[in-house]
Amino acid sequence: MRVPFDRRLSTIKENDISVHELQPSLFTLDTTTAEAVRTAAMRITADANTEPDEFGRQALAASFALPEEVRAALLNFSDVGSDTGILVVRGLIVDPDLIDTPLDNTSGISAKTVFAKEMAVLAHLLGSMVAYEAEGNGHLIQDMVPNPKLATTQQSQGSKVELEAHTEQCFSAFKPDYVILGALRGDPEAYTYAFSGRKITELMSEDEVAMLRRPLWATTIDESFQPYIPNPDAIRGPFAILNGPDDDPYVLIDQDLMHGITAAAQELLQKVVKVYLEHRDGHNLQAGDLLMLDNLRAMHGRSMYTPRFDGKDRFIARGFVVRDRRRLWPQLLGDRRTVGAVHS
Ligand SMILES: O=C(O)CCC(=O)C(=O)O
Ligand SMILES: [Fe+2]
Repeated sequence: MRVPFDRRLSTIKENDISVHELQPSLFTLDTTTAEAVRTAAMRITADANTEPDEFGRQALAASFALPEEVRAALLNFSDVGSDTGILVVRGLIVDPDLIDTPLDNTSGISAKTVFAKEMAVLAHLLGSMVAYEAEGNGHLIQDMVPNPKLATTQQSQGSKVELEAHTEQCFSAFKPDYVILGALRGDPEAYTYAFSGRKITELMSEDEVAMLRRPLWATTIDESFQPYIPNPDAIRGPFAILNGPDDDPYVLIDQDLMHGITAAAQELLQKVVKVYLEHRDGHNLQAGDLLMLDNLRAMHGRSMYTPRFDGKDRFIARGFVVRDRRRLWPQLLGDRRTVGAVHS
């Protein structure tokens, strides 16, 4: 049957518009949809700590059972991104029998929750979850909690100091494409910050943007990765802070590890940090939120907050996602899911 000419035209136009529209940064689930996500997640039977590859494969299979509107939002975020560089899925169901927030990240408790399975199912619309042997005890899903011994450090388990602006694993060619933060428990004081490449280019001058696209910044390797690698003191780069398309720029930065190779480049790095501090987007993670950060399209950080260490502190389940796991085959351990520490 022939499609009438005018109808065909209008269909094409609608498709065109929906494909290019940025994904809103907040997607709130209603109760029915949240239940449907949980039902899909319950298909996962593998243990994330002991069978990470099977867990990931089951999560991918289960992601096809997610409600259509959830899939559409995440796939659109994957394709065109959002204004802020993050997508928060709000209203996921958190296990009612959740145990107390641990004081360190060694036990892999969050990985055992149904909530972690919900995270994994959603994550597999963006790519594949991977673990890093050198990060968070090599767990696929890591407990991110305020650790009293690390309270004043620049680490994800810090709390009493602001976590400075960074790209996750800025020094590594095998960095994750997405960092996902699922809140089992929130803290009203703790804000996760994001600042997208789009916003950087909007807020800085044409000359500054042109300079940010030149390879003028070198980086040291994060201390926590250093013990595992052959040249821990190596300086990597120089890299550009901005790269990729003009209307969808990618950002690579670390306030703590990176330095400009010229005085002018160092000044410009500090200017980006200043603009970040003035204009960044902040999100206060509450229980049932899953924040998905596009690690190429946005830099991120976290405010300070004041834990009580009473078992009810902020409790985040963290994961990493790459868009193409096949590209990492040579760097993965025998479990096909964990990037070997030596490749950090
Ligand atoms: O605690 C947060 O909200 C973010 C911490 C962070 O930078 C990370 O987990 O990569
Ligand atoms: Fe981070």
